[in-house]
Amino acid sequence: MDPEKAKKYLENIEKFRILVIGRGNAGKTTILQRVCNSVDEPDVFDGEGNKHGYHKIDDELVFKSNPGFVFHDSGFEEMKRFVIDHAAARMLKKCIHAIWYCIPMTDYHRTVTAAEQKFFNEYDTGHVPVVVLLTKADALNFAAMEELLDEELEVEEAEERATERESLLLEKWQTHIKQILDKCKFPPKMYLPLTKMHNESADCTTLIQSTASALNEEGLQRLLLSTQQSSIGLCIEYAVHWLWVISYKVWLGVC
Ligand SMILES: Nc1nc2c(ncn2[C@@H]2O[C@H](COP(=O)(O)OP(=O)(O)OP(=O)(O)O)[C@@H](O)[C@H]2O)c(=O)[nH]1
Ligand SMILES: [Mg+2]
Repeated sequence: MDPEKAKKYLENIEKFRILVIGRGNAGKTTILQRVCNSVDEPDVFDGEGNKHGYHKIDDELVFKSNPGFVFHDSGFEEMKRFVIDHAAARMLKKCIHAIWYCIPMTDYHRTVTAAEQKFFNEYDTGHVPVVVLLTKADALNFAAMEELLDEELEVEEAEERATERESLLLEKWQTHIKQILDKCKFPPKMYLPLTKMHNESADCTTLIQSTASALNEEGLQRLLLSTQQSSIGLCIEYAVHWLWVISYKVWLGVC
């Protein structure tokens, strides 16, 4: 694309928008904090800019440190309307560009619940790629230790072998999730484990790069990748302005 065309294209897109979905406690807010380089809780504003406590999907969640980001959070019913409206939006300016669907590895015995099956069978996100994030993958270290101790290893030896076992467990659960979700009507585009995102120094490079590679549009890929060119702060000025966070715990309760 020639530079003038590319500039026009990016001006039309204006903001790179990511929707983050996942059950309660899946690590969604933590990911946004890392992407925003923040440790704060976001402030909540209604559509008219009034600050308040409780939030619904149309309210705006804003981190003090990075006011350029706006997040949205909601229960499941609202999410359905939101995903359908925004994934199908024809206008570039209203479109979600990517979806991060979080599945926490702390719940590795219930990685694919009715909620995931429903989402990937019923939600046609069209050209918007869904990246499944296997969050809190580091929690599999505990599972690894448990298994090794059950095999009657001494603590020291179990500790030595825990990392190797942790990798095997991650591979096993990732394969399990992939096998089920790839059979769904609208399967995810990609699977990516995330580890220790609660550490302030956690690096989001792989997350951004993988998301970029899941995008169909070259212009969008460049827009997202450009967030990495210097500091992550650039994304406030330039690219990832809007992320929506959706927690479907309300809906899970109904299933
Ligand atoms: N071990 C580990 N803990 C994590 C990781 N990411 C987040 N956590 C912790 O998990 C807990 C929940 O994280 P949140 O980011 O608040 O989860 P959430 O999905 O936003 O939860 P809701 O807002 O309740 O839907 C926090 O105590 C985080 O510190 C991770 O990669 N590894
Ligand atoms: Mg949260």
